[in-house]
Amino acid sequence: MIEVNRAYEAFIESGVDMFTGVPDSLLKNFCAYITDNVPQGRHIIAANEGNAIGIAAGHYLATGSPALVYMQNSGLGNAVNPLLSLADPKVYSIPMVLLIGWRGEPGVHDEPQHVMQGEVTLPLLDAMQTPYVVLEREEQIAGIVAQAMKELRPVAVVVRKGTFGKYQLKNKTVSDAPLCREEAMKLVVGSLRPDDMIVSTTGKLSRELFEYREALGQGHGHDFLTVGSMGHSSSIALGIALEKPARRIFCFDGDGAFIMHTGALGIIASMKPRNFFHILFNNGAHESVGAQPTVGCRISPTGIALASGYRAAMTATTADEITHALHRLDTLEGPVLLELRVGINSRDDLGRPTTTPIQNKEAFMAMMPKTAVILAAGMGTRFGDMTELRPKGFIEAGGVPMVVRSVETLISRGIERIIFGTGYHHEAYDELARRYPQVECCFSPRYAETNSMYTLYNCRDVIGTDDFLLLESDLVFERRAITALQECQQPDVMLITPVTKFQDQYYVEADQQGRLINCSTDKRQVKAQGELVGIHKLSNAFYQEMCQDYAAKVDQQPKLGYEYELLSMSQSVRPVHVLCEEGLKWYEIDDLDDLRYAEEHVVPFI
Ligand SMILES: Cc1ncc(C[n+]2csc(CCOP(=O)(O)OP(=O)(O)O)c2C)c(N)n1
Repeated sequence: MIEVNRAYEAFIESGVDMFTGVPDSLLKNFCAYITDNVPQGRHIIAANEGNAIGIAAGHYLATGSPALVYMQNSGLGNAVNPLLSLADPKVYSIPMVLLIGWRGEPGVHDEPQHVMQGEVTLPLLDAMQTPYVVLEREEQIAGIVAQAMKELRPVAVVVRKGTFGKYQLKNKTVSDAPLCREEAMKLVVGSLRPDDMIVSTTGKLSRELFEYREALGQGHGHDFLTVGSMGHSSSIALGIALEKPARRIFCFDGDGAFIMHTGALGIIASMKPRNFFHILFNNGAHESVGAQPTVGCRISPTGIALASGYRAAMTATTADEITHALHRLDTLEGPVLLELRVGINSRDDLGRPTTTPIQNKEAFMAMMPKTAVILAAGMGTRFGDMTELRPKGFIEAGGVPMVVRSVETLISRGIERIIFGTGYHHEAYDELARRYPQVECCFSPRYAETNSMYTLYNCRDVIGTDDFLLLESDLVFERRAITALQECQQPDVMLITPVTKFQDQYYVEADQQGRLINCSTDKRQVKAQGELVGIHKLSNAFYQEMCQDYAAKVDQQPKLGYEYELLSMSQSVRPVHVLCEEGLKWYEIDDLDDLRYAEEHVVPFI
C-alpha cells in the first residue's frame, strides 16, 4: 500500500506541477488528497478525460512542465483521440502522466461494465505505444515521469484496487438541498405513467432505481441502466425517443455525466423529440466515486438547456417544488429539462443490480412492441358455409367478430399498429382498416396455395423494423394474454397454457430453461408442458432471421405453418421462450363445435 501523500510528493519532486482528470473510485483517496492539498488553480476536475488531456497539453505548452491526468480506465476511450492525435510523439510530442484506475483487472471480481475495459487496459496502452508501470512502489514514479520528459511523450501509471492508503476528503462540497438523490428519484418514479421508459445514468442513481423497482415489485423492464459509458444516457434516450414517439422517454442524468457530454443537449433539441424528458439530479459532485466536486452548481443547466433549444427548463429543490414541477412536466411536450437540486448523501448499504446488462437490455426491449400482426389469410374451410362470404376471423363469438374483439383488446393494451396478413375475403379486413386507424392490411395473393408462414413472411415490408405481437385470427382470449407477453422479459416468446381445448390441441415442450424444443399435434411425440395459444411476441431481429430462413425453403414448403418455423428457429438458430399462463381464459375457434364450446365456457368470462 502506498500512502497518498507520498505518491503526491513523488510526482511533485519529479516535476509534475499540475493535476487534472475525472475521478475514479479506485483513485478516490488520491483524488481526495489532491482536492484538499493542491494549490488553487493547479487542480482541475475536468468535464471528461479528453478535456483533461487537452488541459495537460496546454499546461505543457505554456510551462514546459508535465501535468498529471487521472482517470478511471473507462475514461481512456475519451482520452484516446487527443492522446494519439495531439500528444503522441508522431504529432506534437507532449509529455504528461496518466494515472489510471484499473477497474476490472483480470482475476479481480468487478461489475460487468468494467470487465472488458479491464482486460484491454494494458493491451490498449501497448497498442498506443504508451510506456507504463503498474504501480507497486512509489519509487517507480520518478522513473516513469523522467521517461515522459526524456522521450517527450505521454506515459501511464496503472493503479490496482487497494494500491493507495486511505485519505478522507476534508473539503467536501456541502449542499443544503433537503432531499437526497434517492428521495428525489422516488418522487419522479412515483409521477410516471405506466408506459414511460427511463434511461438512467452511470453510478449510484441507477443502483438506487434498481433497488426501488425491486422494493415496489415492479420489474426492471421500463429502465435502461447505463452502467458504463458515462455521459451518454441522454443520447441513448434520444435514440429511443425518436423511434418510439408514442412513449415518454425519461433520461435520469447526473451532473457529472451531464457536464461530460453537454453538447448532446443541442443535438437533442435539434431533433425536437416531444416525448423526451431530461431529469437532472444535480448534487454538484461525482458522488458515486467519492463526492469530488463538479461545476454542476456553478453553471446553469436550465440556461444551457434553453440556449440549446429545449422547449422548457425548470429547477426544483424541495419536495413540494419537485411535486409541483412534475405536475407541470406532465402537461408539457419535450424536450424539457427538469433540474432537481439534491444532497450529496447516499446509503452505505446500497446494492448493485442483480440482473446482468444483457438481461436488462432484453427486458427493456421486450417492453417495446407497439405492433401486432394477425395472421388472417386462411380460408377457414372447417366452418363450411359460414365462411363462404366472410373470412373466419369475422365469425361472431358472443355477438362480436373474433378479430374485432382482438383489435379492441390490443388497442386497450397500447398497441398502435395492427397489421393483418390477409388473403381469403381480404375486403372484410380492408373495411376494418377504414374503421380503425391502427389497422393496416397486407394482402397475400398466394393465400390459397400457401399457409400461415407465407402470410407472415409476406408482411415483412409492412412490419419493417418493428418488434411485434403475433396472433392468429380465430382466437378469443382475455387481456391478460397480451399483458403477460408485454411484461415477459424475454424478447421472443410463445404463450402456452396447461391443456384446455377439447380438440385440436397443439402440444408444446420446453427445456429446463423454458426454451421451446418441440411441438406437435400428437401428444405422444412430446413431453408437453402445455398447449399453444396462438399468441406470441417476436423481436424484429428474430423475425428477420426467420424470414431469411424461410426464404430459402419457401418453394419447397409453401404450406408451412408458422409454428413449425418457430420451432425450427428455436431448435437451431435462436431460442423461443415458452411462457405458461395458468388459468388464462382463451379459445381457438376452428369449427362450429369450438364456437359453441367457447360461447358457453370462455366468452362470458373474458
Ligand atoms: C468515462 C468515465 N469516466 C469516469 C467514470 C467513473 N465514474 C462513475 S460514476 C461517476 C460520477 C458520476 O457523477 P454524477 O453524474 O454527478 O452522478 P452522482 O454520482 O453524483 O450521482 C464517475 C466519475 C466512468 N464510469 N466513465
